[in-house]
Parts: sequence; structure tokens; C-alpha cells
Amino acid sequence: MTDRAAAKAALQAQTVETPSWAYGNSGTRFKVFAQPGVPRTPYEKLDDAAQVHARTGVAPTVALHIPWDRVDDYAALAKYAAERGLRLGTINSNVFQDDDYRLGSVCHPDRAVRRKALDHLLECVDIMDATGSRDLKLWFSDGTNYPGQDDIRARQDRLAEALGTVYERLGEKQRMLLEYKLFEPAFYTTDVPDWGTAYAHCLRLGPKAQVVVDTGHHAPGTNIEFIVALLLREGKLGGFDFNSRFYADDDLMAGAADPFQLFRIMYEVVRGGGLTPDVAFMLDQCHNIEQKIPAVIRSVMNVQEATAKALLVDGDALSAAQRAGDVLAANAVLMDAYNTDVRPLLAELREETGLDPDPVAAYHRSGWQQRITEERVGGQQAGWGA
Ligand code: AOS
Ligand code: ZN
Ligand code: ZN
Repeated sequence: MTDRAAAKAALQAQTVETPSWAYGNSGTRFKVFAQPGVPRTPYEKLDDAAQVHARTGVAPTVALHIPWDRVDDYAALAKYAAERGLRLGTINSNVFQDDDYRLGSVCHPDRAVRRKALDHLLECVDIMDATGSRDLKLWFSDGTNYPGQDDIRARQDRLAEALGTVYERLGEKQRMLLEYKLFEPAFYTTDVPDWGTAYAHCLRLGPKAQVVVDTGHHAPGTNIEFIVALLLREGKLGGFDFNSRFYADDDLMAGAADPFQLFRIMYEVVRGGGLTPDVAFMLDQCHNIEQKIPAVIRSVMNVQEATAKALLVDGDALSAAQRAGDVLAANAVLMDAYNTDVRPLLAELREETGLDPDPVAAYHRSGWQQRITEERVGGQQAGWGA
């Protein structure tokens, strides 16, 4: 038997962090399509994020990206967020957009470039102190394009040294989340290409180092839910960057390309006791051709729907079928939950908490899109096209 009330309570407690860069203009390497009304400052990105939270009720934190969201006074930015019912979330570092990083950042063969990258990462921790952020997200574009270009083992040593220095700088309640990615922009070797590499570094570093799973960063066909189950079992799953992929790191809306995969991932989260604040549920997406705010709202709803279905899996029936070796019955229990229409349950939950049952329609009725289109002229590019 499944417990609807317990499922609703768990859904109410789950929060989804939205990324500041999803609100800005973005594109591919071929073209950035400017949209009317996009934010011109980090403050305006928070205004848009507040719309997502107002409609969904479960998106109270916003991930920042340094330097794209650089401001003079981070405490003032945090106060501005608080006035809108938001908090500043994960700080995303950037050691990939300067010319100096052509051969890498913390793995670069030149000590001076490594130092520059490390200084940026340490500055990000200073910013976390000012914003009250818990997590530093580290994604490195480091790698090589040609066999022999650099020494694979030496690069791992350089990476370990930099990570160790950042780890030592973390405060008592701060964490570092190490993100892996199979390829891109490097095409031969990537210095943190997979969960195993990230896990090995995090294990050596200690409990404040955790792995983050970006759902778009695997080879086609990879069983992501297995990785999730394993990391949770080892106490090393720090969070997710949710997005959808059809081909590579597409950064499309979470739950759009493969909602069944998202359900399977969320089932392992629920099964592994990962529906807690210790696991950060973040979006890492770009909305290049669709309207941004409703796309973020839709993505948050897609994560909620996958979570709701995972919570509705009849655990007793499933383990009975598994113990009996009844393959078809066990599969049927999982599929029954996946095939349940959870939209009425979520609509009910929203109404109970004073929200409109249809967040996207409520957003369109709110007049916010017309207002920003009129008021904001010359909106910003998110930073880069990924
Ligand atoms: C890059 O491919 C990664 O997904 C990063 O997580 C992310 O897009 C970046 O950190 C945004 O700043
Ligand atoms: Zn990511
Ligand atoms: Zn990515």
C-alpha cells in the first residue's frame, strides 16, 4: 500500500534550485537568440526566480555563477533575495572562459595558470561566506585533445592538489560538489570524466566533498540510476544538475526527453533515503528558443511529477515480488507507479498550500512576461551557450 498523505508531505518538503543562467539569453555555438525582457542584472534574475517560486512554491533557492553574477555587495544581493522569499544557493565557479585556460585550469601544465584558477575557486568560497551558500559546485573543462598532449597522471596530481586546497578552505557547514562530464570541450581526455573519478577524489578529500550528477553528462545508454543508487549507498551523492539530453550535453528541460529515466532516478533517490536537504536538486538548463520563466516552471513541475511517481511505488508489493523472484510482477509494480497520472495529486497539493493548481497558466495570467518585456531593454547573455 502506498500512502498519499506521506507522498504529499515529501513533495511539499522537496525543493528544486533554479540556475541564474537559465533566465538569461543563451544559445548554441552557432547563435544566441536574444529574447525580449530578459534580466540585465543578477538582481533581475532573482526577480524572475521569485516568479518561479511564487507559482510552484518549491523553488526557494537560486544558484549563482561567478563571474556572470558578480556584484559588489553579495550581502546586499542575499538581502534582496530574502525580500523576495528566496535564498542564494550553490555558487558555481568558472575556470573555463578565459584565454589562459586553453590547456586547462587547475590541471594546466603552467603553475601560474593553476594558481589563477585556484585563486578563483578560493574567491568563490569567500563569496559563499557572504551569501550564506552551503555548496560550491566545481565543474572543470580541463582535458586534452590529442594523445600525448599532456601527462594524464600528472594532471590528476594537479587536480588533487587544487581540490585539497579548496577543501581546507571550506567552512564547517560548507561543501564542495564535484561534477563530472564525459567530454566537451575536451575531446580526447577529460580530467573528471565520470562518477568514478569524481568519487575517488571526493573519498580522499573527506565528508565535505560530494559528487554531483548532471543528467546530461554521460555516454548514451548509461544507467544513471545505478550511479545514483551507488553514490547514495556510499554517502557521496551531493546533488543533481537536472536537464534533458537527446544527444550530448543538450541542457534541455528536465524530464522532457526521457521522463521514464527521471522517474527511475527519483525512485533510487527515494529508495536510498536521498529525499533530504543533503541532496541538492538543482536544474542546469538553458532555454534557447522557448520562453525562459515558464520553461523553468515546467522543469520544476517535471521533477515533482517524477518524484511523486517514485513516492507512489508500492514498496511492500515490490519487495514481495522481488523476494519471490517474480520478475514480471516486480516490474509491474514499478510501471504501475510510473503510469499513474500524478497531476491531480500535485494540483491538490498546490491548492492546499494556496497556490494555483496550474503554475504555468498562473504565470501567463500574472502579466509578468508583458511587464518585463516593456520594462527591460538590452537583456544579458547568460555567459556562454552551455
Ligand atoms: C557544464 O557542462 C556543466 O554542466 C556545469 O554544471 C554548468 O553548466 C556550469 O557550472 C554553469 O555554470
Ligand atoms: Zn552541470
Ligand atoms: Zn553540462
